[in-house]
Amino acid sequence: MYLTQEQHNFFDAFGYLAFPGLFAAEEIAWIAAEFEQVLDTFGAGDQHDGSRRTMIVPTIDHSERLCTLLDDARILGIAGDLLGDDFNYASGDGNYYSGDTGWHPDGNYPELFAIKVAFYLDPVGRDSGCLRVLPGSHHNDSIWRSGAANPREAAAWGGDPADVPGHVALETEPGDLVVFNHNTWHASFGGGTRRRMFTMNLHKRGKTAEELAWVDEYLQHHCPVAHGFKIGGMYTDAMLDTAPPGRLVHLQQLFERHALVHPEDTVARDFPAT
Ligand SMILES: O=C(O)CCC(=O)C(=O)O
Repeated sequence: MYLTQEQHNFFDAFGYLAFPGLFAAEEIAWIAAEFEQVLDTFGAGDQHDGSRRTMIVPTIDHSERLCTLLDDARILGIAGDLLGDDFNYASGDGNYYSGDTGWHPDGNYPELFAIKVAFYLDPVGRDSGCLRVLPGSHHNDSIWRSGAANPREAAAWGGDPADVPGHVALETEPGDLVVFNHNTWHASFGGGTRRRMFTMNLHKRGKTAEELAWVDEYLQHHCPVAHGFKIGGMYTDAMLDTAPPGRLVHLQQLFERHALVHPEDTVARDFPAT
């Protein structure tokens, strides 16, 4: 077990976890360099002028070195403990963010299904673009999920979205990692015009019919082609062809389901032999 029982309890109760200093400065140096190379090469990041967000999906898949994050014992430990060791890697976005991101959840599942692992590559504080979360908002009966209080409509109670009661600002330095349940409401306020951040979305392997329906629904909305990036399938060849056997466990199900959900945007190729 990678996470302590207390970390498990915290995640269950509040829907997020922060890992200060999980990656060393030398690691973040190459991670940030590869990230920028990816965004500038595949996502028009070199034309980013700060007037709006520049985003790419996927991110790590475009760099053989960033792909190794999916083999990293820290990522495997966190995701394996929360989702099961056979979790799926479900792509992720890379961003030069500009300005605020309003309150939203990334999903609305009846139980824990998916998590987001977020790398913020610049120091970010409460009023300079760090991730803010509404603790406990992943619970089905939370006021944020029931509709009793809508943080997007804070004006209705005379408030400001940046001052929603009870939120937590997860201030981070490069090397810190933040992880949250897709159901957890989150936002960011006051960031600059080139806030570097990328994510890895990870979810449970679908085993029951209900879970497989969530997997397919996820592919409808969150995979590269759903965001307008046609890479010929769920993953790049680089991700697949450089994968050690352990990584393939996290790629197989979505590789297969992508061909079913997006047949017209799947280029036939073999899955690597294990
Ligand atoms: O950092 C941000 O602006 C928010 C990130 C976010 O909303 C997300 O990754 O879903």
